[in-house]
Amino acid sequence: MEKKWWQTSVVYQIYPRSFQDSNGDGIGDLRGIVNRLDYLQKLGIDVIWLSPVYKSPNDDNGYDISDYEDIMDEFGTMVDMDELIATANEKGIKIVMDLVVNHTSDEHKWFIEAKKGKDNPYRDYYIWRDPVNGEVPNGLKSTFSGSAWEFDEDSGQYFLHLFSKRQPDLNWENEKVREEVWKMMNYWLEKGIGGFRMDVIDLVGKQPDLGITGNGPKLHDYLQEMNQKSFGNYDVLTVGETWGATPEIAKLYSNPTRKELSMIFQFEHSALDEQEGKQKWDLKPLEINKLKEILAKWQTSLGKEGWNSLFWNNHDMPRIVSRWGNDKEYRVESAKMFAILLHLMKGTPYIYQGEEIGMTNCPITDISEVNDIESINMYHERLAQGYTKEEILHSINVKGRDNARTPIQWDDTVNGGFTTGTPWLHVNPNYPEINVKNNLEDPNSVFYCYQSLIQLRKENPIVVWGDFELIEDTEEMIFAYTRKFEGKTWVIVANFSEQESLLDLRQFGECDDVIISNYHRKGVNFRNIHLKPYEAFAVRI
Ligand code: TEU
Ligand code: CA
Repeated sequence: MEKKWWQTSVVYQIYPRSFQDSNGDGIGDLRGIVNRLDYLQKLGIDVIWLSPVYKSPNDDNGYDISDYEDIMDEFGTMVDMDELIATANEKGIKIVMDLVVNHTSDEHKWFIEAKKGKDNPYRDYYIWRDPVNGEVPNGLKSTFSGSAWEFDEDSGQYFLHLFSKRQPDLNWENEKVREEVWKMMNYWLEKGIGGFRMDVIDLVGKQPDLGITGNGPKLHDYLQEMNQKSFGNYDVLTVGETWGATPEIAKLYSNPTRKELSMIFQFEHSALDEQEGKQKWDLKPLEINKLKEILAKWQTSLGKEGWNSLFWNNHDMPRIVSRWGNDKEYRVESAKMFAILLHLMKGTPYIYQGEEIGMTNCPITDISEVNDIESINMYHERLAQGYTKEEILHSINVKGRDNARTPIQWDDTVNGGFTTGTPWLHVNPNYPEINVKNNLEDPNSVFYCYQSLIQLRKENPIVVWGDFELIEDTEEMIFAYTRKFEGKTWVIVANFSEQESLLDLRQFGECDDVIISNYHRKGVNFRNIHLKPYEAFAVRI
């Protein structure tokens, strides 16, 4: 397999609304990002994945796009966007755009036209069905609660929306739709972007009449066509968001011989703290054995037929240190443990803004504090189903998407230095303690752990190319593995709990070549490793 630049890269995700406000309106913007590029360069990342910045009425914070070739007023102008691409490129940072083409906003001109009537030339850009016995066409549900079908009074038909009813699904079976998408992608590629992150791309081959949403029969034909008609002519990173992917499916997307995508985001492990067959809101404790099994399976099964992405967080998930770590007594230790464990695996790592300083979830006490449409719709649905407010708010505090979307805490001044105005979403009150400034001043901070890990990847081919093997014979809460490359071996050990623990890995002997450690460890006697709470380290054997 030909080596690609994105295999040795580290990506940083920016959720622009919450990154940095530059003009005091309480909303992060493009200029704010330009002003912070030096910080990202210091961290050492190679790529920014920018969550959507296009024109949008913000029903789903930019994932509802009304014009793909224009910028949201609150974020700036196309001049600012061009400047961001140019300035980042000068600093060696590529910009990956979010491609949201499963659906548009209901304010997109295509949908405004389509609604005008059954004869409109844009009608077939969307998915319309007649009522069945005066009711919805079938039982398809929206991810954001309720039916996926919305009735249009004027024409007497329903249209499909797998997300909010203000996010009508595009009809990918219509060749004209696909051509519009390729054209728009080429518009952005010509600007010199570094690639695309593809929102819910596994849904575009849907067959709604058969109840098929993910992994539809034409999905991979469409992606091959997309590759040919757009980014295949450029040297870019493409990553598909694919909730339903198994390793076998991942090979269909990312085997280079198939000419589809660079890699995908897989989510198999993200259901490990939810009750089986239920929703993400129905909580249960994480089973660490399953987590190890799933991550190890992904590490070993793609081989040369694909490439992994590595991530704990994004704008849809709670903060990892709050979710599976301990964001109180062991916040710094557990944040570093997650970083060491993930960044020494094989694949392209993605850091979500704020993760690199150990930002935590931000609990709320009333639904009026919530911005996210997913949480708000679920709240009303579950209230009607008889859940108590306390139960629902508990689920939101554990799993809600706003947890990851609170503004970046830059320093200890008012609003954490995010804005001089009123922030669009509350700033986590722990900003005086957890912020970028404190991190940069403390050589033992979470920030410098991430910086070291990025450096290790740059300097050691074993981190990029080495074979992964899980070390099986340990207690459940110990996650240990080896990487092997050209006769070298690294051993990585992480204690996934606040219990101290003893570990015997005598096959590795004794070693004082510690590469990274979250407890200033100087050496390891593998016969008798005494692990502290959330301790993690890597050593060369
Ligand atoms: O997410 C896809 C998606 O399925 C999520 O809504 C997910 O189910 C949920 O957030 C899990 O908590 C993508 C985007 O990442 C998300 O922000 C958008 O809201 C969604 O698509 C619609 O565009
Ligand atoms: Ca602003």
